[in-house]
Amino acid sequence: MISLGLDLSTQSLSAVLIDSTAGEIIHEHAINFAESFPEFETENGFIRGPKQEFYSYPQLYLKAIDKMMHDLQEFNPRIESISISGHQHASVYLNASLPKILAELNQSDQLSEALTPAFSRPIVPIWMDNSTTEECLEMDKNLNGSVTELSGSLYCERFTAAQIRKFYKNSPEAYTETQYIHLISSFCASVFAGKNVSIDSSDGAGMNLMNLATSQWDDNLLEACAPNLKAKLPNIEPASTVAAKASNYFVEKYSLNPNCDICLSSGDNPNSLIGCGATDPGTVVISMGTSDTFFGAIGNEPIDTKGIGHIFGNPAGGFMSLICFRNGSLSREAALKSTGLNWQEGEKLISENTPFKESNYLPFIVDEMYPSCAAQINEESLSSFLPTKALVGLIESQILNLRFFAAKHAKNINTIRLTGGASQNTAIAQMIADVFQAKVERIEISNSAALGSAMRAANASGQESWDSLNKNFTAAKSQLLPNSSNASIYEDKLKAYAHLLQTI
Ligand code: XUL
Repeated sequence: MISLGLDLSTQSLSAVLIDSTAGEIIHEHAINFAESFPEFETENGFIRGPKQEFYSYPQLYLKAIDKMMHDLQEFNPRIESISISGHQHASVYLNASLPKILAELNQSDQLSEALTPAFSRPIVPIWMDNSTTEECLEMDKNLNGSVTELSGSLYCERFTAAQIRKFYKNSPEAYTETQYIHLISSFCASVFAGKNVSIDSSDGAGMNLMNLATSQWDDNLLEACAPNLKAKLPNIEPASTVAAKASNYFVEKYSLNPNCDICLSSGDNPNSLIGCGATDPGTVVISMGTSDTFFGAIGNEPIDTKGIGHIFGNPAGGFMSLICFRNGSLSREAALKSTGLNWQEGEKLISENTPFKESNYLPFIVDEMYPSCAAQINEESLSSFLPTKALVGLIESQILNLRFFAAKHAKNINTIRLTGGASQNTAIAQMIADVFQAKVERIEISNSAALGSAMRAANASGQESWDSLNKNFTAAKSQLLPNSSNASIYEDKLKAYAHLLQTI
């Protein structure tokens, strides 16, 4: 089966085309928003508003979809299933004209122009937005129940509920006119299907509106957010649902296979879980980028995270947990800079000094969420440390911090799949294996969310098993085993680090 996975991220729309029968990635393509659509004047795909507001434009996303399907024309007649990944939490607001406009699209249209009359809000607030603290506090007060127990996350500024409430408060008329509130993922799937389609339960969990126990909208959460909300939200269905055949618009205009299944779409994190081959509990992913992210499958019962991180749905069934740490490579790069070394020399310093012989410290150069605290170090303090303390001490402290918080989400970690820039550093990868006492597998997947979407499309439409998809597309490129002689050293260091956290 030939399946297309699309990932609409903050900065770009990427495509991964797979042939699941041959076990091959056939084609990859990406469209960068700022480069391809300078007329929107975005900064890497987003706009900064006043007071920590961040948003983008639905028209920009539609232009990117038209361009992508134009660019993929030579492949389109062979594509049998499509699924999309969207950056999580972002919401799209539409009026009653949407179904008619979607149904009547024809090949002389451009999506962005044809859908313009359907938007009841010209912008899409995105996950970077941090402007809704007031709305979070209000919902907390309004709610009859515990938001973490019901939805799997504390009320979060960037989550959809807070954004919807802000829109309702600031633009009550436009809110009343709004007939449909979609996530990016369900909006894009609706465009491909030519009709309104459901939100999938894995992305729905990132809204502070879905009840994890039922995977359906929760009346108390809806009530705490905004009036008449249920009528504006699509249904919720499992990620494995085939929603429709491709809309005629894509068939006529871009020669897309008329039998192509449009599968429900999901968020970038649930899709990455699939694309990293981590669908089963026991295997977790650590993605080391600007910020570090820990995520993994947690089985069928949502766990009580006590407000640490988030619980989303696992598109392969059950749930996944996710914790995002603000201090990733920001701190690592500052530490390296303070030593005057390059990364090759830094890697040698790390491997020769693991475990770090001195006490660990709080390694945060910017404000951190886990633990919740202000920055604890700066370039000046790093420069006052010896190179070993600045670089090895900082990275080891970061990994202990990861293990401390990860333990609240995952009890028995036997395999860690490592991705992101810093994962290429073997000394850091070995340190992670030693601190966690788990096998570290490095995977070289350039876009795990787009690959995960393609795999989901093959699973939903072609009933391809996760086992065979994982074998073909997510196999590890290399692995590192933990040095068991370091196990007790790191148990002691973890206890000391836990004491240090109590001093905050
Ligand atoms: C997760 C989150 C981001 C976005 C964009 O809660 O806000 O990971 O999904 O990638």
